[in-house]
Amino acid sequence: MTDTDKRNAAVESVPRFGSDSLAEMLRSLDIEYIALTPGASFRGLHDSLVNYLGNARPQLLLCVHEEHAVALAHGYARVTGRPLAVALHANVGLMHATMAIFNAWCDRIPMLLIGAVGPLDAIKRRPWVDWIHTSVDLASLVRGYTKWDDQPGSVAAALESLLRAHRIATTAPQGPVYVVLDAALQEEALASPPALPDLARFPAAHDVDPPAAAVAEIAALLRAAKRPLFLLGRMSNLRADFDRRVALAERVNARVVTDLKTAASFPSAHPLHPCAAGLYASVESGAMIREADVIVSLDWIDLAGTLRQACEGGFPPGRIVQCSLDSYSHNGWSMDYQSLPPADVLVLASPDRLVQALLAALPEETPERTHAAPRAPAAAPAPAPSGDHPSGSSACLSIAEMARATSQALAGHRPSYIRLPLGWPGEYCRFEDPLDFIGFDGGGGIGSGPGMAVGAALALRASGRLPVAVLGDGDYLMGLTALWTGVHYRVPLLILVSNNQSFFNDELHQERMARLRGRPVENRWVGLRMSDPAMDMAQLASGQGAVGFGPVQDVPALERALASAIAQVQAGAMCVIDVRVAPEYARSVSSALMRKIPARS
Ligand SMILES: Cc1ncc(C[n+]2csc(CCOP(=O)(O)OP(=O)(O)O)c2C)c(N)n1
Ligand SMILES: [Mg+2]
Repeated sequence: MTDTDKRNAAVESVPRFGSDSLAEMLRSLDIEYIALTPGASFRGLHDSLVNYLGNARPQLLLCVHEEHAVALAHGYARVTGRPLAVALHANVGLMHATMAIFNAWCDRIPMLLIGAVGPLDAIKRRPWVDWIHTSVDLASLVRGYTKWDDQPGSVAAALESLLRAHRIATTAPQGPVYVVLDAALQEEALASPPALPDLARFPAAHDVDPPAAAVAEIAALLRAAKRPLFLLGRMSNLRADFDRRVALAERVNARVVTDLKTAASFPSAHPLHPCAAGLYASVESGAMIREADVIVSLDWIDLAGTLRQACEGGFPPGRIVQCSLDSYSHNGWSMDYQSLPPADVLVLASPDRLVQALLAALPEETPERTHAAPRAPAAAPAPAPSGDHPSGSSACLSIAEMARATSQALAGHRPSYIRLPLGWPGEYCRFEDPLDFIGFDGGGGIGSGPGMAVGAALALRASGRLPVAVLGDGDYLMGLTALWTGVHYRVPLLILVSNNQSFFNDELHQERMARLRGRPVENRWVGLRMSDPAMDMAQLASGQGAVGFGPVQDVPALERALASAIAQVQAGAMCVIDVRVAPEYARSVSSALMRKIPARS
């Protein structure tokens, strides 16, 4: 029996303890799961969730590490748009969770973080452990990368606090919020339970429409434009919004650039989307930026940085429209607001609402454009460029070979790519639907991959999709024990480890250093390779109840492993394939990185 099956009929119908009321509040907020790594500071809430609510809505999701619990909630929200709760034990559990919270913050992910502390009344503290795990202003650890925090002083105040927290987290720009519950408050016997607020009187905020004057101005710019360009950043993952973006781009004949930091936002093989998405602007997208006479950024991440990268440090001559609500999130601690972008028209609105308004404002007929004819849609991903093959090595694949074999094997199975590794060639990303690619980690904190994969796959369980995460070996190893949670709760998931036996990204940095300083480039791997002994990725998976394959060291072996793994995932298993790849990135990626590397990444 797993604890998924352990659903108690709730034997009591009236809350008797503070945490019973708080658990009821989580249910009325429609929180489906609460991910946790246990701790005594929330033993009251834990008891209420199990024995008062019967471990259903929210159901507990046991995680081996708090960082995984938060990453899991991150992956889930990426797919559903809805927040999960995460219970974090005192100061120590919060400390473990911080990097994943930062990732969620940078990714503008709604999440209800429930902290616990105390008892704040020192007279009620147990010796020793309650003292070391009680801190004043716990939230100060995460205030720079959460939207809001609170530490309510009574059960009634805590109910309101949870409601407010939920509404703040889910209002754009979304983000994680943190509410600390005093242990004594949770365990307090209630003389008479406080009434839950009537949620119908506290609806979610309306989406933000662009002002009519801004719509008219942008429509006029697009009408007159000869070479308009759309940069699609953080957008909704609703199919209707996806289709509207296509309709608008076609209506004004705008070329479109997408970003692998964000989820699939436009069909990658569309003729108006001429170059592969990446984490950084490619040479081709840079040229489009320089040529464009109107650039419309729809919440593009680091607009100014991208423009500068394209224009050798300057800004392009075209008129620039920036539509984003993101400035409402910016604070003095985190620089994730990025460089200050120039904007001839600046619109504080939801980007997809601007798309909708522009469609209504612009006439149906397609105007004449003078920009270079868009390329025909690519029939199939090109074969792996020969230069990407690891020279002289027969014991591994190039990452391009891995990408080609993987995308071919998965093509007929409705894959949802949850994650792609840093060196993955964008040419193999063939996205036609918002759920074809879930996005990246937001904050660049490595180790989030396995947890996010489990959370996203959990959310995709009933979707008919095949969830697949391609993880760097470093990312996989740092977040490894998140897999157990997925296996335990029977979450089907395919993981491929792009195993170059290295924290390879840093090899490029060490190479760069050596070149700049005239030192031996051949030492670039020292302190970065994880090869002696080689870690057995398949055994690390099977040790947690997943099905492990590999290491696979050539294309036919990968194809065989994929065929078997796909069938097993479709039957409900979690499978991990260890794919040995050469320590190199796809050429397109390393050239984009190297252009960026002179300083740091
Ligand atoms: C928590 C954390 N530690 C260190 C880094 C620095 N870093 C960026 S990429 C990278 C290498 C990741 O290795 P892997 O997942 O194997 O990807 P590879 O570059 O080898 O394809 C590291 C260590 C980081 N971003 N986050
Ligand atoms: Mg690696």
